[in-house]
Amino acid sequence: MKSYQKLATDIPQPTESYAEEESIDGKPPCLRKLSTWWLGVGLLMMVAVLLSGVTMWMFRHMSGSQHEQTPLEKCSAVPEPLRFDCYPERNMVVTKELCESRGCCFIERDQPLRSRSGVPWCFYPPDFPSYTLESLNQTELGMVGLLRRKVKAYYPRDIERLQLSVEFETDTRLHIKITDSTSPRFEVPLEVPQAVKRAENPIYSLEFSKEPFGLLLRRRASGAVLLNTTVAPLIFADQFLQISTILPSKFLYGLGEHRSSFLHSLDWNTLTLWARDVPPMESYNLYGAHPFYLLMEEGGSAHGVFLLNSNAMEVALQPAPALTWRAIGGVLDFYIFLGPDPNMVIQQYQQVIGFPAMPPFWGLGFHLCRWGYGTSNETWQIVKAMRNYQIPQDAQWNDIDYMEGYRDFTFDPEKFDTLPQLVEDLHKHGQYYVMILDPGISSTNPPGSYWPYDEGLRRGIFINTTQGQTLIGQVWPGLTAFPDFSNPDTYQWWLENLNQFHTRIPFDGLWIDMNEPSDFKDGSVDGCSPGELDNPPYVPAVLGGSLSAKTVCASAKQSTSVHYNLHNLYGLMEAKATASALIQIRGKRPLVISRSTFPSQGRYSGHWLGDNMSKWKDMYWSVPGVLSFNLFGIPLVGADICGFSGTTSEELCTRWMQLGAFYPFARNHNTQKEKAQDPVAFSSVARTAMKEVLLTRYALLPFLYTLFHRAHLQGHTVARALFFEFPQDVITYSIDKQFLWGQSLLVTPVLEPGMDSVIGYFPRGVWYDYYTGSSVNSSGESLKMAAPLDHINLHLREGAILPTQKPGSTSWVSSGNPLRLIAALSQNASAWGDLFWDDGESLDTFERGDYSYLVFNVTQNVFTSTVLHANVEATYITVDVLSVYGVREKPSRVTVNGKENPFSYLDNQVLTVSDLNLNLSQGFSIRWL
Ligand code: MIG
Repeated sequence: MKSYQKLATDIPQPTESYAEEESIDGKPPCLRKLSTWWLGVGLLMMVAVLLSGVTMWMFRHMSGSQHEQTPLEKCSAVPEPLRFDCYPERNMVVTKELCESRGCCFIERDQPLRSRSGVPWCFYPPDFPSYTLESLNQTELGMVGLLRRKVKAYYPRDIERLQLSVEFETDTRLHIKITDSTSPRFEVPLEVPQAVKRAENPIYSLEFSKEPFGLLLRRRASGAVLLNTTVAPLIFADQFLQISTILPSKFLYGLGEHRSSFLHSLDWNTLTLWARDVPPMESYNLYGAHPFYLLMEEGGSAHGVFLLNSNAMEVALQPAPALTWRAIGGVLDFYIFLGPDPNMVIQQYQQVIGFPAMPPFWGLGFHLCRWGYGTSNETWQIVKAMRNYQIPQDAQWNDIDYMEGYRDFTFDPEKFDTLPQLVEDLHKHGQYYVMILDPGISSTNPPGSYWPYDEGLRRGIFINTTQGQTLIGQVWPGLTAFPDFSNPDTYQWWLENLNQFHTRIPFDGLWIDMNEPSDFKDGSVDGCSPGELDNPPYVPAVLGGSLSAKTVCASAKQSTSVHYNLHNLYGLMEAKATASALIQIRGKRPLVISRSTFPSQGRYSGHWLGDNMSKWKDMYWSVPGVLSFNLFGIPLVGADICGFSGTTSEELCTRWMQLGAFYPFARNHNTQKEKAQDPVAFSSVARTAMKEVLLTRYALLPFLYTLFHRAHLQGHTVARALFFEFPQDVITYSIDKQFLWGQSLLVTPVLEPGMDSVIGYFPRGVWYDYYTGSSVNSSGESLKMAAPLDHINLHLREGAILPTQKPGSTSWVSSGNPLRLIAALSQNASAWGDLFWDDGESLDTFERGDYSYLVFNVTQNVFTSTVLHANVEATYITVDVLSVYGVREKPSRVTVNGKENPFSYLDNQVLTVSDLNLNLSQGFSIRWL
């Protein structure tokens, strides 16, 4: 007997060929024609099998058993981890009547309420009606099918006929789209690459279930089933789209923006995606929406799934393990990435959404900000104090207090009267100025007194209400209108505003806040009109229980669609307009940091993790946050160092500066009316520790910059989870208190108070202390290390060569300094590294070929630098020091390009060759014998 349980735990096996499947259909004669038609397709598909190697067959959904089960037997037979919620509606207790009115199974459990945090009481029976795959046709890139529902599900405007399209885009990428077959629906306006021919040797195979419709995706090499959507019904109503799948493991990551451990819990955990202004808390929807997950399979392979959909949605995770996507609009547009290694999954994802922009070199320096500096002079004082102590700082930021009445494109003529001089002074010192901009445009000025609003109104670039009037909400300046960045005219208006303001305050980068968009009045000053956009039949588990909670009405009109569809894209579209304006104004690579984000954001901006608190736990949360955004293709990310709200302590802030020095984007930011938390606000001991760690960051900038180049070029992560490099080591799967820069620099921060040591995990292999070169040979173990308050543990992985530079107190000064190359020898005494180098700010240097690229190697006691691409920039730089970690025996001599050179050798197996004075633009070799 094949029970439902069997189906769920063992994956259903194809039981019949597809022609047989057709014959048992028992359909009336009107389908006869279809039957022969099916046979034709069958032959076609067999040809396809031969040609493309894509296995396709039909398997039967095994819902029945030999004897007739009673409904209760049928329901009880569904194992608890496989109960898929049939009544996810919140704020109500589901009753037997409500549940059965949907045709679902009702079995109470003893947990409080119903399904919120446990086994659902109301769940789908195995034979719940769903769609049937009625036809399947070959296309150039894959196939297209027709799905049809015979019985209506329970949400309004249930769509009867759906089109399924499958494209075998590459050997590692599959594209599956399900949409209404008769009328067009909203689709995310993202330019995605179009495949031109069908993949020749896909590393996956796809099978279909016909009745009910389902997909089964396998990895060919292992046979692992990555997706099986037959476990719960597909539902596709106008405002409720749901599809479930079994997962091949519990190791699931991604699905932002959320505050959680890096590895998600699958214990009845629902993650909601709807851009929201709220200080990060567990289980809430936060500022951005990233419907993408990465999953580690057994054996160390990885795959990723991206649902290209911008509507409010939730993703329900359950211990089967299984996952349910529940979106309230758009289409089901999936991209699946087969890796097979996690780095490749992220790279393949970014091949679809776009690679991140190359940041300016100074963007990787240290940034200082706070809300409530009060005046430009106060801001200036801090800059001067930082300089006085020679603490590295690249950019000074201002929050909304620089504005006059919190209005964009103004500055307070009294309190910030010296702002132009401050910015000039920053520039003179090779430093930069970044200011905040909010999208809300003040709407209550006497006509003629505030160009941005008057002109915006004239050009019709604001978001409108359903009745077609400018939608008015309330943000910092009071009543405001919201620019509609989906309208191309808005770009021009935004650019003109920024351009005008830039002539007064020549800012270098922009910080775009409140772009969920945040509205202090839910919906608008007049609320929202009743209707199915503002009150959809199903509301995902959004904070506040309503789509308009702290944002504009879902029904609001934008030029390309309703806000209901565009909400999650607001931050992305604003970032796009802002980056483009900065490029036009400055003609250099822009720095934009955005609070709200969506897939492809990395092309235009970085991100900070929002309003955290000055608490130890919040410092920890930043690590999974930073790692997650690296999965999302937004590597330029960091949290507010030392914490935003609440009062930091000297100890916390010291530890946080040490961790933050290894955020790809490093900014200390504080809320108003709190004690200052910039480095100069503390005792000399703390200040010195902060300065030291920033100098360490600055020393590593050439390495960090090269990693960003890799991200820009190939979609690599910058801050990287350990399991990306050690996918065979299952212990690494849950590590989110340590991380790597690229492949080789392991960061082990102290995340708790009162510690003078820290325990870190070291995957198998030799690791070298970054500072001293002393090594440990780990068998894959946790080690306790000294971690006094002035120290953050950093280790180099065997086989790495890192380019470092004598640090200065700005990246401008640093970037002219001599290099020190550090080679960490592998157990067979080899090492590899590289360096990307350019002027740090010009547009498209790589694309235009205006850069230098060098490769470093160690083999057989010889270090070589090879110049693979050269431009003038490399000629300005010298290599001064080579340090080789792990030289087992003291050499008797060292030669540089064949000439004898002095050296030093320490007992901890560190060889140092100094005073090299080699020009970076010329290859060289250093030999020890
Ligand atoms: O309603 O501009 O997340 O970094 O300091 C608060 C003031 C608005 C929220 C940002 C925060 C910023 C603050 N902003």
